[in-house]
Amino acid sequence: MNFHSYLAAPACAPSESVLAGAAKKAIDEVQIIDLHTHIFDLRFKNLLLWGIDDLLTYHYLIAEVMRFSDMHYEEFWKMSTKEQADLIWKTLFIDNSPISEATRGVITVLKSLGLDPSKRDLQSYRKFFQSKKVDEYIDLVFKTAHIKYVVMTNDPFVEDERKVWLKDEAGDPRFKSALRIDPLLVKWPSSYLKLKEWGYDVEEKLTEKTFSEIKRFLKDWIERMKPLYMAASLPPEFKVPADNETALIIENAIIPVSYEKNVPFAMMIGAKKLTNPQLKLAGDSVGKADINTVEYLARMYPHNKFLITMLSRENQHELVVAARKFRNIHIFGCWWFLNNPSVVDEITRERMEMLGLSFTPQHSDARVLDQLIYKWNHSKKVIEKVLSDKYADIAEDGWTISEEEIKRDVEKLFGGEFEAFLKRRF
Ligand code: RAT
Ligand code: ZN
Repeated sequence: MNFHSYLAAPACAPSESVLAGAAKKAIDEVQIIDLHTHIFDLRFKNLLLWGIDDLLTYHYLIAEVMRFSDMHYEEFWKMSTKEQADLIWKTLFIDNSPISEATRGVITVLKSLGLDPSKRDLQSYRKFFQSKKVDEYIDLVFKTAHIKYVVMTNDPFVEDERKVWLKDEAGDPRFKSALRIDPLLVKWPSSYLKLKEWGYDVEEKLTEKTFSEIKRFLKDWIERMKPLYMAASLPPEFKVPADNETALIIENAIIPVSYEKNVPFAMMIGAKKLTNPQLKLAGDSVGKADINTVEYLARMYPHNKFLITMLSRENQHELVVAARKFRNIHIFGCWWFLNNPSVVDEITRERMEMLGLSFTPQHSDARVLDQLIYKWNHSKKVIEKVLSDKYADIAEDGWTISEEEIKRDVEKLFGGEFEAFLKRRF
């Protein structure tokens, strides 16, 4: 029986394969809202990375290539991007088979763009990208990856970004913003000097006046960027309440502004910065964080909204339980070291089993435009499998489900629930 004949006879439950086919179709066709990336629109010029050399020098691949090399780190960092890409290509794709998730991603991108990965011809791939104009290439990538819009990561403490924002130019509506505030929270002893330089009357000591000026700073940037949320990456030892700058600034400045402006606060918790400083951006690691902090914030500030992702696999179960208890928590993504098919499968099942459709299974975290293609291609396959299994389970017990309902569910998972959460007011 095909899906349509089932629709004509709803009393009869659809078979597993019909359901899987319908879930696949809905997921293939859905227009994705990618709620956390590191890509930029054209206003930001060179901050937007794209093309084969940027793909190959992704920091995930830098960490991987160094495992096969005894080269001094300094020597690697002195090489040009093209030289680094050559080394990574030779080491991870020619001398070894590209079976890791990040190397596999490059293959997926090549294939999706109509290039032949079996040729293993880096020069011809380079020629292909050189022939592209960046604006047309953005269109091509968005079309190939089925992206409705992405959310950037916008840090006003990064001078090259700040300059662009100060021009107040209109951007590309397919790139929304997120106000990233890590420096404010984790580097206050130097960040306060920046705020002073920009005309905010702050001092290092966290006085009432300083909190009120931090709030003014946040509101000014919310006004300028119109961010969908404020965000910070926080370490495993992140704790609130506590008598330290991070916790005090969160409770006395971020929380009130987040509520007043109805701009949720996204906490990305569990990143251990520069475990190996010699690897630079590739040198961060992971640590288990304390779920009590998430629960404390959700409980103490029930009218505030929190987007949460945690980096440690060990935190996932308790995070799902926390979200069941607090509707002002919206879980998103399998972040960074979790974005591997085996782990995405496990976490997505766990979340679906306890939260139904009230979460966002994935974001891409793309740092290079082209990565939108592979990150979504790979994640979609896993999410499709999990969702089909869940439909099969209820169908077995006689639940009927229409194509429209499947489409509705899929839209929620790929951005609909995120948008609904943004609109809610508790
Ligand atoms: O996944 C990554 O690329 C990390 O380096 C981080 O950017 C992380 O996603 C973050 O947003 O801090
Ligand atoms: Zn990120």
